[in-house]
Amino acid sequence: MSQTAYPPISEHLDDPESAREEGRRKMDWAFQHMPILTELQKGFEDEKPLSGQSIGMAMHVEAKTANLVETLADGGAEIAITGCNPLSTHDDVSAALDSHENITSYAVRGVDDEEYYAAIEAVIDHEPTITVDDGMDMVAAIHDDYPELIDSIVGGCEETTTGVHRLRAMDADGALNYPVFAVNDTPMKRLFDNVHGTGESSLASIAMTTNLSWAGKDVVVAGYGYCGKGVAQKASGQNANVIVTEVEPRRALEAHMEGYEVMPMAEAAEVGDVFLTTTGNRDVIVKEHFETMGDGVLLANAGHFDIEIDLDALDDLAVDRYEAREGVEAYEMDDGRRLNVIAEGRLVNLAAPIALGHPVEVMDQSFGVQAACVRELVENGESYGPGVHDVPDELDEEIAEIKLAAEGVEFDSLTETQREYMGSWEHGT
Ligand code: RBV
Repeated sequence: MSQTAYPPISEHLDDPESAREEGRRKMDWAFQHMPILTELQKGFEDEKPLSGQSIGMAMHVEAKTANLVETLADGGAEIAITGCNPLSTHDDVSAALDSHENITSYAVRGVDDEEYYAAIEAVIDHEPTITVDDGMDMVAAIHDDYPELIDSIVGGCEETTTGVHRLRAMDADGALNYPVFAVNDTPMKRLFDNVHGTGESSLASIAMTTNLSWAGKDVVVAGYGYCGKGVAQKASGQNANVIVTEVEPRRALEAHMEGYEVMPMAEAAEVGDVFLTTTGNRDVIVKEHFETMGDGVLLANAGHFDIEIDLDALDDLAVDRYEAREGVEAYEMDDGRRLNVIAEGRLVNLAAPIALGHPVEVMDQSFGVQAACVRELVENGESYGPGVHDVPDELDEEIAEIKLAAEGVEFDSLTETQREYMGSWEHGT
């Protein structure tokens, strides 16, 4: 195996000690609001279910993620981590993680493509037995460049829609050679993180980056999946007029029946004030749309990759380009219109300069599922063959029950008669 020279975060910083302190403060704050991880951590500390495992991670390295990483380390694992987006890392948190004796963090904010992939290789050099990805870059790098490691990999976990989509495509091609849990697809993740997390944090990040209001704006939401639904609902709650664009007829109809305007992007481009992409696909806003947009529009993306807004085409059209505010790049057209791109078209809730990612509570749920899935891989990994796997429902239920108990919410359970009734087909009218 090649030894890469890419160093951990602490060697990139002038004052790693004070960075660590600030990172630790951010982690402590988040952890106070993470009852699920707190509960799982207790069991992990007592039982050390992950002893002997080496976990390689590529995720957004900020305070909530860091608490997941420490929880896994408390379970006995050795961990190497890097970012899954060049702009989402908080260097101070990365430094705090790196100071843990069983954790090495290579995540650094603002890396270029070469450094981004060098850091992934540095993680792979730790020879992971388990991978935890957000976007599938680690799985891809292992399959492409280090296939000899696959035999000793128990399995992986994938956090996000885009990653699961890529993994399913890889699986369909017969190219995925170890089991990976689709953490994204669980109710405890998708119904909360994708909907409320993306909705709240994207809108908050755009508002804070621009200091502009949502009220009275025409907000165009591209894509009406779980993320799009959340964004549309929260924008509507902020008194914006929401316009949805879709390519899938049932989702377009759902958006229409939920009271939003639905129209093609070509029409929406002419009327929108703010455009937010959540499709997971490329080329959603392109040259023909830029040509008809009004002066001062805001363009942002909440999908995992920065491919939804065609920035090359926008750059070609622009006669001038400048930073209008921190995190806002203005592209000036030859007729004087200014089109403002937020956070370089990267996922705005994590990549904007002030971005904090999703709220703590929803990440506690997503990361609770992640921790339970890592434990499941260690305990029962051999029973899963290569390919994408749904997370066993009992694990997701376990996380929901911990959360409900922490919130003091009690709920009913089925009686024996009800259970029997639900399981039978014989009782008719
Ligand atoms: N996400 N992570 C955060 N750590 O603050 N915020 C959002 C964080 C995840 C979320 O689960 C989503 O699926 C993924 O980022 C997209 O890359």
